[in-house]
Amino acid sequence: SNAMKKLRDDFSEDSDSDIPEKFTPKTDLFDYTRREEMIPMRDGVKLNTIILIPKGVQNTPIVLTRTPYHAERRTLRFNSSSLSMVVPQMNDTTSAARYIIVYQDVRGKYGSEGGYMMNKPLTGPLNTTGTDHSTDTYDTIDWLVKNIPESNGRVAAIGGSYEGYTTLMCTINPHPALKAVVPFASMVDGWMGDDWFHMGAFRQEASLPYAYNQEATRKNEIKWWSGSYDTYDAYLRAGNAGAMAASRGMESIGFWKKLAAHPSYDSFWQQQAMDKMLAQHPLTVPMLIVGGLFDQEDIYGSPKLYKVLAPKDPEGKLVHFVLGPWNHGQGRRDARSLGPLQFEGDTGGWFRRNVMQPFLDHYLKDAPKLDIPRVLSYETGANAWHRYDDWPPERTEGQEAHYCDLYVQEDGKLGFEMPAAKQAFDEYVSDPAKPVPYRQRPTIPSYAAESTWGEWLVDDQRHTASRTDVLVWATEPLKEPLRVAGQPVARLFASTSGSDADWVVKIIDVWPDEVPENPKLGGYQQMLSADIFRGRYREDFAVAKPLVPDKVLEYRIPLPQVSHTFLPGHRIMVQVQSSWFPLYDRNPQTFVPNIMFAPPESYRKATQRVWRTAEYPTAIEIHIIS
Ligand code: PG9
Repeated sequence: SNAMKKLRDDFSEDSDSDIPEKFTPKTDLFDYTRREEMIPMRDGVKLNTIILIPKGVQNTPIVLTRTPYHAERRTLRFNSSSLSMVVPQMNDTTSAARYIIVYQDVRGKYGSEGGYMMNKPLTGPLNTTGTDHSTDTYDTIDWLVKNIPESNGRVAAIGGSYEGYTTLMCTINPHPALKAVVPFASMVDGWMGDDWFHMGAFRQEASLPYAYNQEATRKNEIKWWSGSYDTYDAYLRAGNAGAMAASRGMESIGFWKKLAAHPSYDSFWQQQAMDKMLAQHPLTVPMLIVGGLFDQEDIYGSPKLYKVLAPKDPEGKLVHFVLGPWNHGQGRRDARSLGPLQFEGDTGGWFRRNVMQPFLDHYLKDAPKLDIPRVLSYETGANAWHRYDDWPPERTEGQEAHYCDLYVQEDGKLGFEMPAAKQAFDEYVSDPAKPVPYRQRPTIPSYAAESTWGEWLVDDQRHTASRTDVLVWATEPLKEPLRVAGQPVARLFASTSGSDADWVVKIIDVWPDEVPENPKLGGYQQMLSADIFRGRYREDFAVAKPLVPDKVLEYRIPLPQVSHTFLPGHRIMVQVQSSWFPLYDRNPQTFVPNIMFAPPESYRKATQRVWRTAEYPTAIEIHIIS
């Protein structure tokens, strides 16, 4: 045949390589065209951009994601000729709607030129380079709408976590073609409650490997190594976060230097907190804020964004807030279950089909009706979505909502009656040599193949309940369902024999002793909402101060949002402890200037007391719908 003859004629025995000088893959069977462009920014730096255009489209919207996680890899979920297979699952509806899908490497990562700065702040005192994610997105959108003939000139930005951060950034001084944004599980304030710290406690086990992988090299070629299957052992042996970082040679990594230099909520953190930045700028781009109730990385940001942005939009036209039963990724992926919890179908896919896509179609294609409530929240326990006018809801479906105090009482009881005692407390000895593990050991690194890191916020707390350094109080089994929606706040009256202390407060849903539908859940102590507070910041997050030993002090500790029904037969439990290791670094319990470099001799046992008297009534404020 002709084809055989051509093959024979082209064949040369002289070549030392079977690999052709240039190979052009045949893509006529593909249902999309892939363009790779280096898009110039205003300072001449070019950013690597992958543009996926469904074949045959015209007058079509663009959906843009700007990523530090390798645009090429993000557009190769499966190696396929079909667009829906190559893009991340987050794009399932946008690819079904035949939108043009664009991924771009941010400055300094992978194929993009320029320098990389972690969570690069807006131009200002922390960033004097003249460019930022706002200007880079502006320049990118400008290029896209002028250079993609198939586009209709309208762009949405979507993305989760770091990609959510870049998505938020582009709403500041936005390009006029930017018509909508969907920030999923965005990192908003890295000190207060997202990736790097929670209220002062350093998330060493999440932050150090991440900063190392992202910043040791432009293309993440050098990876953090563990050296220990059980990270509890590794971090205990290292002593403190500074020693762990030094053991990996992190002194030259820019972001580690910043973390180590700014352990408090100083201007470095305040000036880059996205909620504060967005509050200073007009809100003009419609925004669908997506948060997860069990987000193990960025649980703080999404509700905070809603709180700051909703007042800027009194008529409820621009800002919508969705709170799903999700961990960090599930809004963007399948979400039928989390750990032992089963949801009503695939809640992630349902959200993207029924909420996100109509939102995008409305703003990018003039689809007429937008039936999206101001707030949409999934209620765990009852397993149902609810539409609300605001968050926390003041009233819903004819029911009132109000804050109630749930007090810790004698004999490990928890109840709505205020304690009357004059002198009463529960106590434990917190020993930094034996910190409370944040998960049942072995604590496996989150990047290990078998890790279930994404489930830890719903872990069974029986492994801590039986320790002598964890306090436990619980209600009787409930006779009626108790529905809660909003942000619980722990009002802790506590004293320590040390001069610094961490306080971890956990609200837990205790399942009945036997659960016929799922026997493994019998007695399960499901963590519902929990957080850690570093005592030295009790008076001022910006300035660390020693605690006065043995003095009863009040701590107000905001906990993550809940949207949940405690079902009849279940009990509400509260646990308090002083470490959550090794995810959070240990507090030495003796005041030192910077805990990341606390010397070995500063780590001392301390006696912690939680008070339950009329004067010092430790309680959890919860928002109840009744
Ligand atoms: N939680 C990750 C992250 C975001 C922002 C800064 C650092 C880490 C992420 O999943 O992208």
